[in-house]
Amino acid sequence: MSVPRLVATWRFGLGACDAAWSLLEQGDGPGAVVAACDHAERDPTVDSVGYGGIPDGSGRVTLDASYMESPRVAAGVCVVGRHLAVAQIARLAAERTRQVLIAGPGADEFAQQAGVESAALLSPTAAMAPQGAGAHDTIGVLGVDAAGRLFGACSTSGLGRKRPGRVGDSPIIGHGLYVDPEVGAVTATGTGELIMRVCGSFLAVELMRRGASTLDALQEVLQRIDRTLDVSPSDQVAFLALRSDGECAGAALINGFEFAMRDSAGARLCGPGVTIHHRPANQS
Ligand code: SD4
Repeated sequence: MSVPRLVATWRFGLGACDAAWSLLEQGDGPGAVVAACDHAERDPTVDSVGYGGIPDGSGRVTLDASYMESPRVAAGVCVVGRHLAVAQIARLAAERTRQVLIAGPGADEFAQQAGVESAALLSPTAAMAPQGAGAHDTIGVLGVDAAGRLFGACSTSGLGRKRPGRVGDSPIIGHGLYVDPEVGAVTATGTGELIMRVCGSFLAVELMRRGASTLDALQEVLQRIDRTLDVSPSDQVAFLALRSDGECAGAALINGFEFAMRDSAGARLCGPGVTIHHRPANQS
């Protein structure tokens, strides 16, 4: 038996975890991690997920998401333009198809066929966001249920004002999210171009497989990024990790990262266990 627990990236993860907690308590782990993403997707004040998402360079909002519970049950959708519930769509793709990634109009078509409601994605506030806006605060959610089963979901509108067609780490299994039932779960937020160059979430899980603690694994991945890639002072990358025994950790490249934790003791906001560079983030 394990202690049920949900963790989610950023401050807005608090409300998301709270909204999803009863599902986890009832034993619905898949429903819980998707419901947490859904909460952020519907929140117009979250400017890098779902309805509040800042549009791409052409003025269009497109969404990316992934869902994973094991290498067998894992999928992502990207460049979704007509549906809001992208974490749910990723879950449906993982459960009902053999595809691991469905992109663009094909993803919208799959969602429509699966009976997911279509939606307008551009909020009035996001449409007015200044050209320079470059928010990146993806929601990544990891959960463990009382039986020790792990679940993960991740949802984003990607980098604000991104190049149309640009896809980051979040919808791609192994980059923005990886869950191995025997080892643990990891999700990522921040500059996807850095996370993807080291297969960040997969790498962290593999380090845990070889015996690293959750925190040591995340720190090693961040150090790899910092040492081997072109990291600009404003780049943020942060990871969350959760094991089936409930051990969890967060770590970040620069200041400003927080994550939410929800268990039977309630919801609380946590700082990262490790920050590689203590310089201010340009956003949080
Ligand atoms: C991406 N990782 O598309 C996402 C954006 C984001 O917090 O995180 N950020 O690169």
